[in-house]
Amino acid sequence: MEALGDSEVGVKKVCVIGLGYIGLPTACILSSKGFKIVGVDINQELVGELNQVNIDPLEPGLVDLANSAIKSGNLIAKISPQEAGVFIICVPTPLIDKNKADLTYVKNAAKNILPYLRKGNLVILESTVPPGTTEVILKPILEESGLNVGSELYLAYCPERVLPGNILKELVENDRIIGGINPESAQLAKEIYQSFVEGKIYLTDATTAEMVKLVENSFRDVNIAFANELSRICDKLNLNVWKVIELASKHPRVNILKPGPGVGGHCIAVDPLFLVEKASDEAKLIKTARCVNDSMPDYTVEKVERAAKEARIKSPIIACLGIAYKAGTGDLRGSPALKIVRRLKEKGYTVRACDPYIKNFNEFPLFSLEETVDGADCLVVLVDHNEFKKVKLGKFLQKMRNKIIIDIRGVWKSRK
Ligand code: SAJ
Repeated sequence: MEALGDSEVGVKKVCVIGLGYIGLPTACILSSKGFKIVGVDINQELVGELNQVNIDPLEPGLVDLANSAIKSGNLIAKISPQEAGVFIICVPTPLIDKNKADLTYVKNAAKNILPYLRKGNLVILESTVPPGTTEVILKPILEESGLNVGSELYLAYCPERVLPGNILKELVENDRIIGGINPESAQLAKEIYQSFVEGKIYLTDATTAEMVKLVENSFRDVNIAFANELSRICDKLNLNVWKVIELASKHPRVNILKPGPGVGGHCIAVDPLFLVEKASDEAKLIKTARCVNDSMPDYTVEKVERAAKEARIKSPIIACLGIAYKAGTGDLRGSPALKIVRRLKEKGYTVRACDPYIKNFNEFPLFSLEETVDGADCLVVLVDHNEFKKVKLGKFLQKMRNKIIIDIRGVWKSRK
């Protein structure tokens, strides 16, 4: 028997479109607050697995939360929407043509809910989009329902801001920005989010909220690019970038981010380009930051090659620690570490890689930490997982044939 019937249509029934890394946790949290949730996804396999309470351990705590949401009967997964009081769209907006947002999934989601929209419903978009999308693209599609958006149908943009790896905590604790197509829409959306958000909720217009989301991730990208540029300058001047950053950050108004092998994940390397799409001539710094961060994998490969050459090692065995996109996760999306390992392999080097967070990986064999380091000539730290930080450098050095250390993530900060 289905847990959710049509009789339960109302604000307490919410249809979440897109059960990805934001849609699923949002659906689960809302269901834990007593909302009746229909989670909709085009991925039939995912819908089947969810309903049988058999999902991948994507995110700490999520499997348990999803299990109890399904068991409580408050969450049910479907491949098509149903009537509800509120529709929350959380679908991907990937990049096409190098710097354009592909809004196909957003448009399709909006078209798919058209037959189910009723007077008084609220539609919320959470997907990251270029400024103006809610007003100029989403609103006209929703108006095809015959309802007036603003007075008969309410529409708001509410960007997600959670950090992968800490999603359930940040969904609750972070402040939220809600941009309404009009103040009534923003206020109605606030009533939904305040059921689970403990942070502050700020109301604005939809286009400002869209811009704010892109600004947040561009801020981080530009600041990481600054750290990466410092790392290149320090390499040239034979200085320890970690020491320089540590001391410069002692200034009360200076707080420098960490250099690394580049920027991965599916947000920070993509979202700034939505601003470039809208204002290419003006977004000079943002464009340059993207180039700096994108150049880091190649720069890292060159650094490894240079070190082996200087040590006169003809066929070095290269040990790579980590292939995930950042510490504490097995997420490989856009991972600069994986790019570096691939490039070294393509160049014909003997490369051994390990990553304690990655279980099912078929592209090339992964080794244990010990196997990776044993007999290696060159050790390259690509991800600052805690498991690597815990090991004393001396222990690694004992196991290596030649002792070249390239610590891209600053795990042993005192070395250059
Ligand atoms: N990185 C560095 N140096 C740093 C910080 C990060 O090289 O000092 C690298 C990481 O290793 C990783 C990449 O940048 O490869 C991105 O990692 P991240 O932890 O900065 O961010 P994401 O992509 O996991 O999540 C970001 C978050 N945005 C901000 O912190 C402004 C998150 O809050 C957003 O919700 C998410 O993007 C998103 O969905 O937009």
